[in-house]
Amino acid sequence: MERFESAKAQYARLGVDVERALEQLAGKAISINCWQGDDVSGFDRPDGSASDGIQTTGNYPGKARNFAELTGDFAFAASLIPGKKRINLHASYAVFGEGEWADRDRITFEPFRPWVDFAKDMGIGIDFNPTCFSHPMVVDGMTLASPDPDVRRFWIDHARACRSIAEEIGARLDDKVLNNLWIPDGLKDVPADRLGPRLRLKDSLDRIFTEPLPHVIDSVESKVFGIGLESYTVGSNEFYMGYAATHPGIYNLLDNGHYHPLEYVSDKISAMLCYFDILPLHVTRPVRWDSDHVVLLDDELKEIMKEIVRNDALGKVLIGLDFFDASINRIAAWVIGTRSAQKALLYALTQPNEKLRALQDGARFTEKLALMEDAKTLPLGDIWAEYCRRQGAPQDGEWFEQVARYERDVLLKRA
Ligand code: RNT
Ligand code: ZN
Repeated sequence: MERFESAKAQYARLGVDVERALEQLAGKAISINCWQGDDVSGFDRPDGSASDGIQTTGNYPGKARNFAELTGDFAFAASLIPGKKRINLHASYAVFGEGEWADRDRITFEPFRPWVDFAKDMGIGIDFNPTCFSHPMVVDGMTLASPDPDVRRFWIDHARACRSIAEEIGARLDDKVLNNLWIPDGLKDVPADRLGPRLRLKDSLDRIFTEPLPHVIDSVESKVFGIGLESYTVGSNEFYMGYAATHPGIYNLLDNGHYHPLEYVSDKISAMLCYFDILPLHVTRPVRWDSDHVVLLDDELKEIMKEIVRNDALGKVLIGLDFFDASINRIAAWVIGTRSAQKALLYALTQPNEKLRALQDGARFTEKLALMEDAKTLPLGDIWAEYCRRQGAPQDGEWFEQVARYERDVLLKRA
């Protein structure tokens, strides 16, 4: 408490209102990817492992194998994370009872009813994604852009079904659900035709997004390349940016693992905000490529959060996490990733943003640089500790023991 008060005073000297920052942090939901809990396996396929342009590495014991385990693990992780949360689901996490299985092109809301009940119990929102990978109908690396009309038809039906499911989830939770479409489509080697697949994808999208749905926010997610699809990605940044720009109500989701290594999403946010009233993000950590390592409090994460805060865009930018590390305790991965995202947001909220902007506009660049550097060592840890205390969440250094115990008592008993 004493440390918090003294830290608060230090921030106040730079014109930063810590109490307001804590309120803003508490009000901003982070959408946590369910797929960290089971290595993107899902429940709808017997083989249940990520394939088709997406892959996990590692075999840490104890991954969740069904709805009860995944929700149990998620609820436990959530108890160690302060603040407002959502859960981000994939269509492959349909919870089918005996004899209820339906393929993805015919999937309905029913198998997601348990997720809605879970979200209500937890007091959290849901986001959704069509699952256009890990499935035999991904043919020669293609889905919505396939030259085969039957393949396209299958995935169009899936994506349409997912929009209806997202709508139903949103209606039942009285909330807006982000329904984000990512497809792997691409080519391993040098294309002979780059335009054909893109025109087919555009046509497929037009058949999917036929009408706005009141509880759905639609987004499309580009990528630069995938494993086995190194030479060409149909849904590139320019492709989807153009689509979103010309189709009101469809938004372009930025995943910070999906650009060239020296291209930064933090620099794209303000550009997008000039044109879009909603900007969904997948916050991840690319290591040399789109490796989806657990999110850490690193420079780019801080810069992304600073852009959201400085541009007054907390109400416009939807923060979703996207990582899947199978080589470490998956619950710890959720806790580390989400807490790091929140810390980065708190860092951004407690920077002397107004002062810095004024210095930039006044061309007082030396002073701006000096203040930026000084602000880096402000006592953020004391503010974060107070936030965890107010939220009834464990402090840094206090949660890991609980995860270790859960690993011993629950995870290691899954054989
Ligand atoms: C893949 C995309 C996509 C997935 C998840 C599982 O490169 O980032 O968002 O990671 O939907
Ligand atoms: Zn992503």
